[in-house]
Amino acid sequence: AHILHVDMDAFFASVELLDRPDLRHRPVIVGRREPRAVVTTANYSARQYGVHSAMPVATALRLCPTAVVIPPRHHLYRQYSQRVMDLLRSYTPRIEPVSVDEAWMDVSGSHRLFGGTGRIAAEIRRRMRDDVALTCSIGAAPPKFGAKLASGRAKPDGLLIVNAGEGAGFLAPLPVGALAGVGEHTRAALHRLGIETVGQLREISPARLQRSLGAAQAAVLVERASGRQQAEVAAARVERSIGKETAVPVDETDPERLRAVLVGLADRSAAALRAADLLTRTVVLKLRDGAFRTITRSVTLPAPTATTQELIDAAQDLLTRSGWDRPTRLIGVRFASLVPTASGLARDPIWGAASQWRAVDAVADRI
Ligand code: TTP
Ligand code: MG
Repeated sequence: AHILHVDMDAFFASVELLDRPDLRHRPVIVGRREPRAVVTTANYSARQYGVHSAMPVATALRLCPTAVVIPPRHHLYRQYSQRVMDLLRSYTPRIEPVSVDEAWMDVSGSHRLFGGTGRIAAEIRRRMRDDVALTCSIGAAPPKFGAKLASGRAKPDGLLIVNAGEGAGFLAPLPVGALAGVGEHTRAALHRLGIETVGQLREISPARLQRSLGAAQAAVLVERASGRQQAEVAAARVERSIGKETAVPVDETDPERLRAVLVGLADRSAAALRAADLLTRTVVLKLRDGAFRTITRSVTLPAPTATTQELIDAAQDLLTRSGWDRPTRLIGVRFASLVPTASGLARDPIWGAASQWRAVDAVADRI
């Protein structure tokens, strides 16, 4: 299972409790104390009384008169949501946030850096507790919606991993509507065939299913019902390189001015690299002359970095060593072989110039 579904536990209430540790063991409702207000969420202790999201606050207080009602502070939840998503993004760029407190992740490309799915999930839960001070629940399963069902089953503060072999058993009792691609229309058609659950869908003869739904859809549904199908996490595109280039208006013949343009490009690209939480290992220089002849030169760095000064030095070195002396039409710099900052592959800058440059970058980025 490479797909994780991460969902924070009683999110708004848990954030509020960070400021009110005295209430930790009491029932807590987040909602306004107004006549028509509804519960946005309640902690698990209030849920034991039957309180749930979207219920009128008045009803909730009848069920649980001792509950403390806290008005929502949405700016705070947005901040914590950002921290949660940043933490998740440090394990893979393939993440699809579903709501403020919930995301799908495809960790199939993260195993070499962070270990198996179970290890990654456990690590996320530990860091969520240690660094953000909140708990979450994580489900892992081969199909995407299976992961969401698993995280729901694991709640609160739990982890449930459904392996490929067990996927089929896990899905069998679920209603067919739980399968991706089964809407009202398909459900009605399946219903007419006497099919209510995923398990029943698996047992029907393929010929009957095809007559009712057509060969294409029947095949897709059988595949999904089997639990083998791998849904795609609609992640942001994975960046393969980050860089900038600029066309020089009048063909540039002054080597010093060319060098100054290059420094500016490297500086801005390095900032973009840090903003994306990435390090680079390869610097590529591109030069084009007035006759559209283009050359590229690249260098592999001793260790991944996002430090402006190191990247400017590498780019300038490439320019010097290229021996370029033609009037320049275009110049560009590009950073490739990217790795997440959180991979821990950067050299440790405990002392020396590297740590000072990193401090300079941090200040520059803030400005
Ligand atoms: P959920 O993840 O659905 O709920 P939760 O995090 O409070 O509890 P759990 O996941 O442990 O079951 O929603 C996330 C937040 O979204 C929730 O804390 C408050 C907000 N929310 C509303 O404002 N209105 C709603 O109807 C729901 C369901 C959630
Ligand atoms: Mg939640």
